[in-house]
Amino acid sequence: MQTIYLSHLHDQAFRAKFHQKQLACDQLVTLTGRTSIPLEGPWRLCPDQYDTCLRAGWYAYTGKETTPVDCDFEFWKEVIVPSVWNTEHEPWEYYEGSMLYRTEFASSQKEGTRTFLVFEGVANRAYVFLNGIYLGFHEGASTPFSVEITASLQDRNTLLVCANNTRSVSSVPSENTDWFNYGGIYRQVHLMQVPPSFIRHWYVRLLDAHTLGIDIELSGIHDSVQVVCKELGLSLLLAVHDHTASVQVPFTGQVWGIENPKRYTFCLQYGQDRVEDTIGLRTIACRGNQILLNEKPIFLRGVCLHEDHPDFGRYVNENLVRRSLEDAKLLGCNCIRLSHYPHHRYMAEIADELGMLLWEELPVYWAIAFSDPAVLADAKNQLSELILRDRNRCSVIIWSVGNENPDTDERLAFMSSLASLARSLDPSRLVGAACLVNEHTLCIQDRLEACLDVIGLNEYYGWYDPDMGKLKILLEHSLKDKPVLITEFGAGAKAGFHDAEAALFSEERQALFYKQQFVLLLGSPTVSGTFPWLLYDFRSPRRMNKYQGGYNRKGLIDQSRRHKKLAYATVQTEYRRFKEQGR
Ligand code: GCB
Repeated sequence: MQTIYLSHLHDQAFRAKFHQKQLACDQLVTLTGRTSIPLEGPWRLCPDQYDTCLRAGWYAYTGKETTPVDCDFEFWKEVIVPSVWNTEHEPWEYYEGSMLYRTEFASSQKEGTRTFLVFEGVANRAYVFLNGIYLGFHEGASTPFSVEITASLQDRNTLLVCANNTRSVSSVPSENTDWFNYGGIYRQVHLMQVPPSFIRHWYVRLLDAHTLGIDIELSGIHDSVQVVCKELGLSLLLAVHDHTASVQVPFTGQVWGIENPKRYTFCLQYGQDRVEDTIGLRTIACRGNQILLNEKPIFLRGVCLHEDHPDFGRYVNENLVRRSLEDAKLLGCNCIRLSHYPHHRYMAEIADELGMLLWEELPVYWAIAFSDPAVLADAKNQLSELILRDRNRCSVIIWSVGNENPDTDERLAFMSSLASLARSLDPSRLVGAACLVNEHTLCIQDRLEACLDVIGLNEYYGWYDPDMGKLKILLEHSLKDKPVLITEFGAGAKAGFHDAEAALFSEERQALFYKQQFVLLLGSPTVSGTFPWLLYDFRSPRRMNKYQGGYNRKGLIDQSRRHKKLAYATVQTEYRRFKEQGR
């Protein structure tokens, strides 16, 4: 009876039933430093445009009973997970809506152990069911979430996830973005088994050049936790109070840096639970308009990056991440802006290993429903999940709370509360955002500046606004007592299109744009870092002229990642010259 009733409920009512149970940052467990069981491989998929699974309760059928007449799990298409559905089956390329994912797995649970399901990324939201039981809902495409399944785990299990990528005005990001709206379980899913008492999170960083701070969050009954770092000669037994343990100790080791990405292995033991993490230690701070890495000024030779590949969409594996980092290193970069949402955790892990700095960002992009408290709660949750995931990764130096958002009181309140949250969760990093320009006075002018440590500026003089002369004036007007980073500047070029007259969208035009921009930017005392927009071309449904064909062509390398455009060498030469000057 309930089946029929639910299928006739109007939209909000049936969704409200599921949205009550949110999987959020307070339930998250840290995955790094542990072994887990990956639930990857072939799953069964079925588009569910009208959400019949949620309305009519298909999730309740686990295979032991006869399925409803309109549903047949065996007929669903087999697809390898993780992946985005758009690249896996041509008819699904532009599909937006709900996709059902189903898999079965066996599991033996040792007496007393606790088991969690950990999802590293489901776009854009997920409804999770195990053995017919509803576990919860997660909002946000790019951050991890987890749920304890100890009580519902059986020897043979059926996991059903409804992944929904409908764009919505009350989501973060909102309906309109300059990137493709891929959908699906596109990052790994894990089963994580831990002893009854376990280490939930740990946070290891330098408080200043000479002091190491460690904070640990625990779930369990033991009254002490051990921390060992052999190389630093540390072996500490910390008392647990109120499920936490903290210590500050003198630090006399080697700091992590770009040239020498030194890392230390930390082992934590709490009862039978043990985690091991390799962590770099460094400081990051600002002095006037300088950024200081380990107390020395550093100019950020950056580049921006989207997670997008013609064959895999937003799915990345370790090789793809290494390749992006290598292309950026070869370009001469010491920093990457991971725009405009949290990228895969591999990025920060491998950047730690290779010595690359990162700007990490929340998808508070363009216009968001800033006055909606539920949207703020969602943005705060995504920020907390990101910080919990990456705060032990020394490569990450900046949390960015947004990009080019219209200046309203609601936006200021929204974004300043995100900036405060970032600081309270992680005082060891800088907070930034791409700010606004007063086009009349030609000056960076944004009320948000007061809440930030670093000011981002996206500028396209010489492209959208053909008058590059304005940039010179703007830089002269915008000398601040905080670092100003040019977080975007760029021009489109179709790989292989050459024109001696440097026509729009030719490689020559793009190369010329960078030559002229760098003369102004690298010569200006206002600027503490530059981030060309961007390393690779990426898909964007907004870009539909004859050169673009659905791609934003501002990459220095084309979308296949094989063709380096002329501008790649231009930026490389400028960065090399700049580095030789000791900046
Ligand atoms: C911007 C946006 C970025 C766009 C870029 C462009 O200012 O921040 O997301 O892709 O411009 O190419 O226009």
